Amino acid sequence: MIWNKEMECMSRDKMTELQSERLVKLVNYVYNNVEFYKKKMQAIGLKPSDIKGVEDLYKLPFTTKDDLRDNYPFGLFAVPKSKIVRVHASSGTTGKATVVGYTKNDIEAWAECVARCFSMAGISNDDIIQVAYGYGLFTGGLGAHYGAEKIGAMTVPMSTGNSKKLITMMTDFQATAIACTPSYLLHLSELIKEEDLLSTIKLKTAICGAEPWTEEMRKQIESSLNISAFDIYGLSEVMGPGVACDCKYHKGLHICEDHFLPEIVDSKTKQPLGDNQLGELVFTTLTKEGLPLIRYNTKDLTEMYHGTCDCGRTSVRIGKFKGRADDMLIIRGVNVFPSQIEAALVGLEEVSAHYHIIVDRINNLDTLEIQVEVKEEYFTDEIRSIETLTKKIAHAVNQALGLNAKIKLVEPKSLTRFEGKSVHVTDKRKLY
Ligand code: DLL
Repeated sequence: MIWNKEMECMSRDKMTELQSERLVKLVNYVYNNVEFYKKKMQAIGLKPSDIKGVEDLYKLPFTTKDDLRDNYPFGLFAVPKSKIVRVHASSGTTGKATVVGYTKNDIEAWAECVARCFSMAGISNDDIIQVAYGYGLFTGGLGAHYGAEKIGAMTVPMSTGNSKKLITMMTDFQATAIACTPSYLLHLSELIKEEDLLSTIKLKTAICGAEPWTEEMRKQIESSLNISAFDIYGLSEVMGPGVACDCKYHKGLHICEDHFLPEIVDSKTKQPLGDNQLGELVFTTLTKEGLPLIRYNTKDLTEMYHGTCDCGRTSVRIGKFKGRADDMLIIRGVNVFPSQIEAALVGLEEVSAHYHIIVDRINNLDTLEIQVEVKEEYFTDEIRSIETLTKKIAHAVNQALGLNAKIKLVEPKSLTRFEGKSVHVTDKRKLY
C-alpha cells in the first residue's frame, strides 16, 4: 500500500507552509513560462513578488475551461513540446477539445496520487484490479492504470465496451478490485446476477468515479456485489482521476492537497467561502510542470472541510458533489454540453434550432434522446424520409459527441418556446 503519511497526515501549519512555498514557486514559474498568465497578471497589475503565500491566493485571476479552449491545443503549456510525454483531452463546449499535457514528472506525480487513492480504498499488491475506464484520450483508463501499477497490483487494462469478456475475466482471473464508473458497475452487477456468477466472483473493492453518484447508489453497489465501493474524483484539466478519494469511513473525499490547492468560491461573487459552505470548487496545481493551472474553476459544486478524519488523515476533504455550476452533463462517462448538440443540429438544413434533450438511466445505462423539430418544408409522414433524416441527425450528433443518441423527429413548432432562458434538458437521473 502507498500511504504517504508524511503528506496525508501532515499538520495544518506544515501543510500551509508547504503549499505557500509551492505556490510562490508556481506563480513565478507560470509568469515566466506561460504568456497567457503573464498577460493576465500584468493586466491586473500583479507581480509574482506580490504572492507571498496561500493567504495571497485570492489575488490571482481565475482560469476557466474557455481559457483552455481559446489556447487550443498547446497554448497554456509551460514547457516546450519536447518535454511533454503524454496528452489527454476532454470535450469542450463547442466541439474543440481541451487538451492537457504531462511531463515525465507529471506522470509520476499522477501515478502517486492515484496510488494514494487506491491505498485509501485498501488496494495493495495482493490485488488483481480490472481497470474498466476508457483507455485513450480520456484520463480514466491510463490514469487508473499507472496508479494501480505503482501500488504493484496486478493490473488488467480492460477499458470499456465488452462487458461479457470483463465478467469472464473477472471470474477466471479471480479479480479482487475494479475501477470503473458507478453506473457501469451497477450494470455489471445485473449481468453478474443474470449469469448466476455472484458466488464465483472474488471482487471485494470498487473505485468508482468520473460521474456524479449518490451515497444511496454506493450502498446499492456494495450490497448487490457484496463489496466495498469508494469514490474517486478528478478532472482532466487538473490531472485526471486521483485528485481526491474517500477512505473507508466515507466522510468526504480526501484531496491530495500537497499537489492541488483547493478553494470553494461563491457561485455569484466568486469570493472564497469557509468550511461547510456550498460553492464552486477551484484548484491551483502546486506541482504540475506541463500544464500548471492557477485557480482553475471546475464548476463542480460541493463544500470543503478541515479536521482529522477517523482514518488519521489530516488532508482537507470535500463532500459528495451537489451539482454543477454550468450545464455540463456526464452521459455514459462522456462530458456533454448542450451547445455541442446545438452546433451539430444547426449544421443541418432540415431541422430548426429548437431541440430538447432527455437523459435517463435505464438498466443502469444512460440513455440520450434528442427531440428535434423538423422544418415545415421538410416535414413528412413518409417513413423512408423519416428514417433517412433520423439517421443523418444521429450521425451528426455522434460525430460531435462520440455518443449514440436516439433521435425523435417532432412536428414544426411543437416544442415549448421559452420567453426567458430556454430549458433544453430534462435529466431524469437522480444524480445528486
Ligand atoms: O472524469 C477523470 C476521472 C476519471 C475521475 C476516472 C474519476 C475516475 P473529465 O472527463 O475531465 O475527467 O471529467 C471531469 O467529471 O469536473 C466532475 O464534474 C465529474 N466527476 C469526476 N469524478 C467525479 C466523482 C474525469 N467522483 C468531471 N463524483 C468533473 C462526481 C465526478 N463527479
